[in-house]
Amino acid sequence: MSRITLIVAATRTNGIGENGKLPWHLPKEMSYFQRVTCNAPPGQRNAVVMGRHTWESIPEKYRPLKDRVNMVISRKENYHFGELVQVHRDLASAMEQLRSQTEPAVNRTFLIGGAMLYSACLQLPKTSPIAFVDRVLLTRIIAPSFDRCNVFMPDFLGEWIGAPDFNGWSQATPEAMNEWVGFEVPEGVQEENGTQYEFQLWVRDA
Ligand code: FOL
Repeated sequence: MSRITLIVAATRTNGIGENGKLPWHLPKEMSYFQRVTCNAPPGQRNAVVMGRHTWESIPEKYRPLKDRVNMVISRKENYHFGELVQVHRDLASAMEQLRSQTEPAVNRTFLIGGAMLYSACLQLPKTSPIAFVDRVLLTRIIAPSFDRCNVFMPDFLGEWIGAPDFNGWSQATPEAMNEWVGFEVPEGVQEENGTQYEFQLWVRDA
């Protein structure tokens, strides 16, 4: 079974998108995304798995995302994603390919969106032969509220029930987070373009 890390930037109400694009422009947050997803041992690469809408939301000049194995999940038959991208009909097939792939060897797998894949993956049980999401790298957008968001990720922490155990998720300490991502992540509330946000890592037992 493969473990996946979900990476996302979301508002407090879990807004992640607005009409097919990111609702904010946060260059430093984006370079954090790039640095985390690219960070692999010499000779290895991380994989980024995404749905078609997310692929289309990435500016053409940045896709496929460089220095990463790009995998798009899509059932479209006559859609040209380009030569450097692997297209799979479902997550099971993508994960199977990643497990067997040796050139380049794949280190970590990041699920980078969007809403549909986030939901599908978060629902996979520990025992799933396909994959299990055991980490969420969440950039919590604190303010403003970005009320125009019309795409949302599931509330994986289950805060609406007031669940004291956050549905089995717990937040890693800053030290544990730095160790896992492999560099020092800025701690506390960040501010960029009048937007406040915080880098967090959530984990659950596999
Ligand atoms: N996770 C986080 N923390 N922030 C995000 O913005 C984010 N975005 C997505 C998924 N997880 C995220 C999906 N959307 C690019 C654009 C949109 C996108 C993901 C990536 C992109 O163009 N990335 C380039 C960096 C370009 C730049 O430097 O501006 C890359 O190389 O990663």
